[in-house]
Amino acid sequence: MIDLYMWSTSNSRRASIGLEEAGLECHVHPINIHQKDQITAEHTARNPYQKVPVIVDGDGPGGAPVTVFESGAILLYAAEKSGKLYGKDACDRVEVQKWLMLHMNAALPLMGQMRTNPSLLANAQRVCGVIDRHLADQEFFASEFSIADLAFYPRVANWSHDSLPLDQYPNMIRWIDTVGARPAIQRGWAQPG
Ligand SMILES: N[C@@H](CCC(=O)N[C@@H](CS)C(=O)NCC(=O)O)C(=O)O
Repeated sequence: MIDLYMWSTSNSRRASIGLEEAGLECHVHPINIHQKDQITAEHTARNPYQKVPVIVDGDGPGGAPVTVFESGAILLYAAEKSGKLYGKDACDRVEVQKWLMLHMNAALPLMGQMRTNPSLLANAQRVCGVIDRHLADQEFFASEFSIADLAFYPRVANWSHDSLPLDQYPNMIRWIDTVGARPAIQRGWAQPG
């Protein structure tokens, strides 16, 4: 059994939707970041960065317990453990890795930080344009649904910002609707309940 420590935030939901899509059963523990539950000694032992999400898998590699923090690392862990969501072959796995890295290293930080730093708007628009053009030719980021989709979805699912309206990216909007209709996404999104 996997224990998932999370709050109702986009970073946390990256983990809860990833575990659901991977078909990995988990027990969800709410960590209320507004009450500073993330800075307790108990949670700091799980994540020295004192953030959510974190998972603790009692049945990690070799059967030993393992703790994973950082939502991108949790997606990779879920994909490797389940054998799902990581491309259908070696070539496709490279596609998954490219888009996963673009999301984690460019799209997510730029879209997050442009809210308080308008000088990042042009770069956020640039990466959104790249993503929209890619999705014009493909249903998902790689040839099938993968952790590359799971990494980006929570950032844009409820996105609203006057200077970066997503309706200028019609392929992205179509992709958001497709991903959001998946039952496992809806179950994971409803966490921590
Ligand atoms: N890079 C981290 C970011 C995690 C993160 O920023 N979590 C926020 C909630 S969305 C948090 O725990 N904030 C509490 C704090 O910073 O004290 C990840 O992807 O897991």
